[in-house]
This record gives sequence, structure tokens and C-alpha cells, in this order.
Amino acid sequence: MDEPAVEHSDSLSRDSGHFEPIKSGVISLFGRSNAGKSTLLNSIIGQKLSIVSDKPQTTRTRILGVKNYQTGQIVFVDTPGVHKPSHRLNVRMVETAFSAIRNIDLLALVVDASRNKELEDQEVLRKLETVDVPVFLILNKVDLIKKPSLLPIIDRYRKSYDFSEYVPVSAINGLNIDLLEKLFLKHLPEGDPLYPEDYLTDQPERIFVAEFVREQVIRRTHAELPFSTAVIVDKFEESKDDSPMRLYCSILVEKKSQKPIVLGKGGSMIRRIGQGAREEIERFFETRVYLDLHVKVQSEWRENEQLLDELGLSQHKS
Ligand SMILES: Nc1nc2c(ncn2[C@@H]2O[C@H](COP(=O)(O)OP(=O)(O)OP(=O)(O)O)[C@@H](O)[C@H]2O)c(=O)[nH]1
Ligand SMILES: [Mg+2]
Repeated sequence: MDEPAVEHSDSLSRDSGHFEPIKSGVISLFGRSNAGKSTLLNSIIGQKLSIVSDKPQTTRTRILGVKNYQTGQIVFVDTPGVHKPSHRLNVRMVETAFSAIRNIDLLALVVDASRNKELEDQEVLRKLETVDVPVFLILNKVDLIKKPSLLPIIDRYRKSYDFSEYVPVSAINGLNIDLLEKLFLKHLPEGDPLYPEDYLTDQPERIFVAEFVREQVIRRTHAELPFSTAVIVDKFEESKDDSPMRLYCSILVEKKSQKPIVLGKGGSMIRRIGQGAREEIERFFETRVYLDLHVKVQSEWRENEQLLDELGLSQHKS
């Protein structure tokens, strides 16, 4: 969190000689898979809280990130992408996304402006009819399109829903992110911060470890593997004195035939996965890490309700 923390005794803040009200609220980043919701969360927070990949269905749970501003606090909620569910895992993911648009103060619909297939967004657009807070349309990935093509896209979305703001951004290179945050604050209600000023997220440390490993598997594998992999942290030992943090994880795959793919020739793939994940984990915890990875076959884990619970893929009914 790079912005100065909120400091106030009433609900006003002094900013360059005039008073501005202190704003506070929860904003959900909602939309189809791969639109760039997690990239946007990370860009706003200034730190990687949510894993990102070029494959759809990367985010599986609700991920919270809190940011303090001079004039308020925003609680951002990254959500799984809306898609057609094929397994119990995916049903839970979509339910989580739909429940995350309840009890919030502002909804940010994130779309991939470079795909320009707003018909694909019909299901998410229909959901907006049930929302009674301001809704922004965030047109992401504008670095991939030519400027003149933007207005017709905005016009088409405007016909589907009367959004409070239309904001073209590039989550990957930071274009218009400052503007977006200012607009968020403008539309949020006045109120006290919901969390203490040093609070970043509600996600347990173990989950970050599992997610950074899963991110490497998703990025380095293809076909069904990115979708059918889960990661469990079997043992988590904090670093003491000079010793590194010691982490032992299992990578679950669904089929025997997938195990040698994750291991790679002579173990080359799992070494690369381990190295990539270790770098992310070290950056996140700012400490040295020893990471031990195993691959386990757990058939049909995506249908196993108990295992889904254990993986923290909780059920959220909308
Ligand atoms: N060119 C470009 N690519 C982007 C931008 N934002 C995100 N991406 C890429 O889009 C892909 C998907 O990004 P994510 O942030 O994982 O998308 P998501 O909406 O969280 O996806 P799910 O979690 O699967 O719903 C990744 O390859 C990102 O690098 C952007 O502004 N410009
Ligand atoms: Mg995501």
C-alpha cells in the first residue's frame, strides 16, 4: 500500500486547503473469465494478491485487497470469472462470483475491450439488473486496440445497461488506473474505513503459497491440465533466525497420465514450476524459501465436495 494512510477524527479530510469527505466501501471486480480482473486488482493494490494467467478460470475464490487513500479506504474484491460450469468446482466458482455482487457499494464490470464480443457478456449483463449500487463498465486491454474502435464498443454496452461510468484502462500497463481510482472514490458513500490501515487481505498465508504454485502449473501446462490441477500446502514452517521458510506442497492432478507431464523429462518441468513459484513466494514474504513439491493423482477431485471444502473453495450461494 503506497498511499498515505487515512487519518481523521471526523468524517472529513484536509487535502490541499479544502475539506473532502472520507469515502469507504466494497467494490467487486466482476466479469467473464480472462477479462483481466486479477491483473487489475494487482495493479491497483501495487502487489500481486491474485494469480494471473492467459488461460481462463484462473481465479477460483473471492480475493480481497484493501487500499487506503488520503480521502478514504476501498475494499476490492476479485472474483472468479463467469463461465459455463462443467464440474462441481466450476459451479462453486460461478456461485462465488454471483454472491460477490451482493452487499457491496459499487460493482465494476470488467470486459476485455480487445475481444469486442459483448454478446459473450450477456449472462453478466443480465446479472446487473439485480444490482442496486453504481455499476462501472471497465473496458480493459485498450493497449491492444486502436482508439477509434472504442466509442462504438462503449455505445453498444450503453444500450444494454446504463452504467455510472465508462472507463477504458490497461491493467497491464497502468493506463487510466489513477483516474479509475478517483472515480471509484467519487461514487462511494461517505463512511469510516472498514479495516485497520495496515490490513491488506483476509487470505491466509498458506493460500498464497498454494496459489503461487498453481499459477506456475497453469502457465506452464496446456489442454486440460491448467483446469484440473489443485495445490495443497501439506506443511508450512515459518523461517526462524537465519533458516529459510520451509514449504511442502502437493500438486493434485486428476489422471495418472498427467503426472509425468507435470514432472517433465528428468523432473525438468517440476523444477521450473518450483523455481518460478519460489521466486514469487520469496517476493511476497520477503524471505528465503525452501519449496518441496510432490505430484499426486486424485481422480475426479473437481467433483469431490469434501476436498473442495478443504481446498478453501467455499460454497457461496447468491
Ligand atoms: N494486453 C493486455 N493484457 C492484459 C491486460 N490485463 C490483463 N491482461 C492479460 O489477460 C490475461 C487474463 O488476465 P487475468 O487477470 O488472469 O484475468 P481474469 O479476469 O482475472 O481471469 P479469471 O481469473 O480466469 O476470471 C492474462 O494473460 C493477462 O496478462 C491488459 O490491460 N492488456
Ligand atoms: Mg482472475
